[in-house]
Amino acid sequence: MKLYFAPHACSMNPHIVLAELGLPYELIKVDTKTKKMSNGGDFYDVSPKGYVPALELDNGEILTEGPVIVQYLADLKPEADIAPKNGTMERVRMQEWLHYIGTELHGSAGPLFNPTMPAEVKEIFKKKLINRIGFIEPVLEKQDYLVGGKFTPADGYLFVVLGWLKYFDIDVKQWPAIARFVERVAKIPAVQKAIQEEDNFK
Ligand SMILES: N[C@@H](CCC(=O)N[C@@H](CS)C(=O)NCC(=O)O)C(=O)O
Repeated sequence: MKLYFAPHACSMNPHIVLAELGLPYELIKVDTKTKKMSNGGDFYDVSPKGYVPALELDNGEILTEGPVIVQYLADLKPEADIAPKNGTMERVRMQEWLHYIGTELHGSAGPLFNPTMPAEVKEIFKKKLINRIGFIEPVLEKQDYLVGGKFTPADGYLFVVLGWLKYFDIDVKQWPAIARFVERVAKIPAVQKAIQEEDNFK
């Protein structure tokens, strides 16, 4: 499989899942502004959506949308048990978090990266992002991970989005349990592998 990614973008979550599963993968870096790829090609030829992540399956099919890609990957190797089994309430809870992180957190953070977004609009999205992160603090005060007491792709997604806060001048330490979560997740070998591979990518 090939993962089309941009360093430290939301594509890092499928990257973490691939690393955790120990499945073979090839990384193709995408410049999200120019749509040029590290292999010289134009990313629009891979995905007309023009955004990462995109996963190219071994049969050539392209799968997009991070929360779906991570579940597809997890289900390729159920014995690795990196996500609750399909059909269980825990799986639904993980999907609930993936959707929350995608729409409420990632959806609020996206406009803050947009250089054409007026400052007063950015302020509205920044407040919304802070508000939505706040709902997670009491959850992580009671448990180490979002679902089922162990790391799942929902935690990977949260970790990646929290990594963007420094760009928006939001201090994660205002939420002590979330700050501890970030430290905890950063120590997971698959997370470290993904970060290192993205940072070292040539
Ligand atoms: N709905 C998509 C959103 C993906 C997304 O926002 N990707 C960003 C990086 S985190 C991107 O590639 N942006 C460039 C663009 O939109 O042109 C998903 O959940 O996978």
